[in-house]
Amino acid sequence: MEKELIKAIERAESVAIFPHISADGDAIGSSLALALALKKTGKKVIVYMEESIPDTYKYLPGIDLAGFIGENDEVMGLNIALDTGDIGRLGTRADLFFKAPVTINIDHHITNTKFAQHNHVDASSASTGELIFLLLHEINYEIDIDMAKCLYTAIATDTGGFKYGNTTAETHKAAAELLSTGIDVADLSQKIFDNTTFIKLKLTQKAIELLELYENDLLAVIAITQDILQSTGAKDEDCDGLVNIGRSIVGVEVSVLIKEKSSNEIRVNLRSKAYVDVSEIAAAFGGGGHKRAAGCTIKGSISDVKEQLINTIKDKLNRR
Ligand SMILES: [Mn+2]
Repeated sequence: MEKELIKAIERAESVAIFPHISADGDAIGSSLALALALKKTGKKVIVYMEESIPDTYKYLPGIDLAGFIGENDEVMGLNIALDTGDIGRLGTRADLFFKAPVTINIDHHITNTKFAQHNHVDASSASTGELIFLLLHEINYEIDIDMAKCLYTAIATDTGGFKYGNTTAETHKAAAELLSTGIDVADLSQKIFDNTTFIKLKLTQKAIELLELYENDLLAVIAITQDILQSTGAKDEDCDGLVNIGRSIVGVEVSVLIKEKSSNEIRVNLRSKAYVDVSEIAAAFGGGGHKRAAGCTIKGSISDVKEQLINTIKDKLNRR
C-alpha cells in the first residue's frame, strides 16, 4: 500500500468511514473492523451509513460506532471510503465525504474511479475485508477477536463462503489467521448464510415463480416489483442473494435480478458463471463491480429496463 496512505491513517486524530449504499457484509464488516482498530489506538471514529444496518449483520461488534449523517456533521480529519467503486455509491453522503482535508478510497472493484486523494484499488482481491486485513498488518495493529469477526464476515460474504472464483490462497491465509483469534466459525457462518426469515422464504418462492430464461437458457432474469415486496411484506434487503437462484441453474451463464425501487428507478444485480464480464454490462448503464458480480441503477420502467438489459446481455453471450 502507498506510504502516504498509511501515513495519513497514522496521523489522523479523527476518522469517518464510508461504506457503500445498500451496504453488504463486505462493506459493513470491513468498515467496522477498521473502525474498531482505529478506535483502539485512541482516534475518534464514526462509520457513516446510508441506511440502517440490515438485521443479518446486527451481531457484528463495533456496531455502536455506526451512525448517520445529519445537518451539522463534524468534519473529521480523514474520510475513508470502503468497498465503494464510485462517488454515486456514496449516495447522499458524497458531499460530506469530500469535506475532510484528507480522503482515502480502499476498494477491490475493477471499475473503481479512484475518486479520493489516496486510492488503494486492488481488483485481484476477493474482498475489501482482505485489503483491510493486509492494511492492519502493514500498520502493525493487532487484530483482536472483534475485528476478526468483522473481517471474517466481510471475506466470507464476498467469496460466497470461499466458493467463488475470486477466492485465493491469500484469502484462505487471511481467514486462517482470523480463525486463530478464537472466533466461532460455525456460529458466524450460520449468522451469515443460514439466516432466512419466513418472509424472505416467501419472497424466494415468488422469485422462483417469476424466474424466466432467455437466450437458449443462458440468461436467467427475475424481476421484483414494489407490489411483490408489499404483498410478501419483504424488505429491500430481503432481495439480497436472490440473484444467485438464477446463477445456480445448470447451463445459465448470466443471472439478473431487477428490483423496482420506485416507479422510475430500477436496481439491477448481475452475476455470471464463466465468461461474461458483467462489470462491463453494469458500466454500460453507469454502474460497476467485478467480472462475475456487478450492479447498476437504471432510470425507467421495470419492463423497459428488462428489455434493455436482455438486449445488451444478448450481445455479450453471443460474442463468445
Ligand atoms: Mn466487496
